[in-house]
Amino acid sequence: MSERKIESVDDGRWKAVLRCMMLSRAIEERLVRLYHQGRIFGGVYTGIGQEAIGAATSLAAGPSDLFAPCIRNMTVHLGRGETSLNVFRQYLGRASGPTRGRDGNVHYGCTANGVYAMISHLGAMLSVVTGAVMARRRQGRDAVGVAYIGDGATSTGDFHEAVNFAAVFDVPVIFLIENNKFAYSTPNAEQFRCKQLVDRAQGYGIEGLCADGNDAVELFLLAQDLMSDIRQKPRPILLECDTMRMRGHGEHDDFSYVPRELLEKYAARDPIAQARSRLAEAGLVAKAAADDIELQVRSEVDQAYQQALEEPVPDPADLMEGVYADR
Ligand SMILES: Cc1ncc(C[n+]2csc(CCOP(=O)(O)OP(=O)(O)O)c2C)c(N)n1
Repeated sequence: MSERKIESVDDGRWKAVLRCMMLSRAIEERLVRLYHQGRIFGGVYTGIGQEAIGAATSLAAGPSDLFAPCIRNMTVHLGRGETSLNVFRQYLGRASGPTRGRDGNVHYGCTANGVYAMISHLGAMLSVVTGAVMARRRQGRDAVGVAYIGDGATSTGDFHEAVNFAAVFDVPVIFLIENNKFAYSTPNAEQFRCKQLVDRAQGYGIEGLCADGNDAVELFLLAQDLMSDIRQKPRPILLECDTMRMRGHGEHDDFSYVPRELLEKYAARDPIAQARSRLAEAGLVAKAAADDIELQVRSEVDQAYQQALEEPVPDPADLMEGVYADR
């Protein structure tokens, strides 16, 4: 936990954190509905229930920092400046979208925002962001990185290679494990034998920390501290966040293998509801102001969806464009 107090951050910043989580929730709830109505090309994988992690860390960072979001990090895209319009273009396969209709869901990014597009192979983006941060710093430019990874994906060889490399070369990257208890239907107990994943930090000779992944306020304060610390004294950190995936792996999955009591426990710790009440109690974002943000994001989502719907899908004649580099 950070030593710093909630009041050390101004209300505008806290409103941005709330807005990011609310916008992500509103977009994803709409995507869920559209998926079940058969209106989405490809699958829908949401971060519903995990919004605090990406919102807090992406908004605590500086403008030149680099991010490797994973499947459940809509809040990282939004926190770094992606628009809801572009998100709908992506999921509706529009030619105007970030992948120009080539991909229907999570495999997009925006290098101008410092966000690398993920590829499907879990763990593979960890060394990409590590290398990118290292390269920037060698060029004398400022950068720290955040790489997001699920509990299941920490079992990949890529995870080991990236963390070990960053440890040896003191690369300032936060390897942020979102422990949501399941990798698809595989529970933690069938995935790893250590008590907590953060225990692995010791084996790499780096610091490891645990945090409540549903507490956006504490995470924001912690992320600010950690980022400023590793910016001054470059080194990687392993940060394990406790959270819960509140829907299936994707919308095709009824997640009947998840005990209902577990879902109820985390429903009572919803990240948006928690942040709202904590910020209201602290006198930083009143209930009425939070209600206004909620209304604004809902209407933004309606407009973005309608606009994306009216835009064209790609021309089949362009299919091979952007597949190979021109030589
Ligand atoms: C290397 C690799 N193995 C398997 C998969 C298929 N796969 C995609 S998501 C997923 C589950 C990932 O679980 P976890 O890392 O815990 O993240 P979560 O989905 O729980 O957020 C699997 C097995 C993949 N994409 N890449």
